[in-house]
Amino acid sequence: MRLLYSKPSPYSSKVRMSAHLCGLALDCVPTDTGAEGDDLLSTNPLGKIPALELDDGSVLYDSRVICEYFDRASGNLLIPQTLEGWTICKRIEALADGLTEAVMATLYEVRYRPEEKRHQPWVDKQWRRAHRGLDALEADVANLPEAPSLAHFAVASDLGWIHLRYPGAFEEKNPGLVRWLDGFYAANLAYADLKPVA
Ligand SMILES: N[C@@H](CCC(=O)N[C@@H](CS)C(=O)NCC(=O)O)C(=O)O
Repeated sequence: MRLLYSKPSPYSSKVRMSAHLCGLALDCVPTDTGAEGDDLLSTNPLGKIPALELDDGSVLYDSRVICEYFDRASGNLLIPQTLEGWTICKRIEALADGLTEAVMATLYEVRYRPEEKRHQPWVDKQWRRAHRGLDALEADVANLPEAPSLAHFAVASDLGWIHLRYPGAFEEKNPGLVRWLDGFYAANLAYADLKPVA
């Protein structure tokens, strides 16, 4: 399977960690979404990463869908199958990914809009959304069992990206998340190489 990805991308990091747990080999192809290249657009018409090309040539995109595929392909190694376990796992994934999307929107505002066109009230709204999400996540990670799952990878990847792009944005306000991250990597060293990096 071929994964179009980039090293800083949090959603790509989540997918790569998930493939590792599922024992699935990926041919990871560094991809610049800004270039809107043919390889990317023919794999994902939305022009976003991560995007996956399966061995039979068919394609899958959106990290949540790709991770669902890995879970099914591996006989459910990634996502808990009890109703309670599934609910906690998928809620935490949605929360971590959603708050990261809000922070990413603030980065894109600066990266892609000329200064005179930026709208600070909209940026402030994204940060309020992100901080509410981080507070909820800090409480919710206590519900996660030790054994790594999709939820662990979402939290580790998403917080890793925020730390990379906005160091200090949550570390002081949400010390429980810093403790959780430290504990996660201490217990699961293999995943440290897959976290978002510049
Ligand atoms: N919901 C998608 C979000 C994917 C996404 O936003 N990826 C970013 C990189 S982390 C991207 O491709 N951005 C380029 C763009 O928006 O043009 C997922 O979970 O895969």
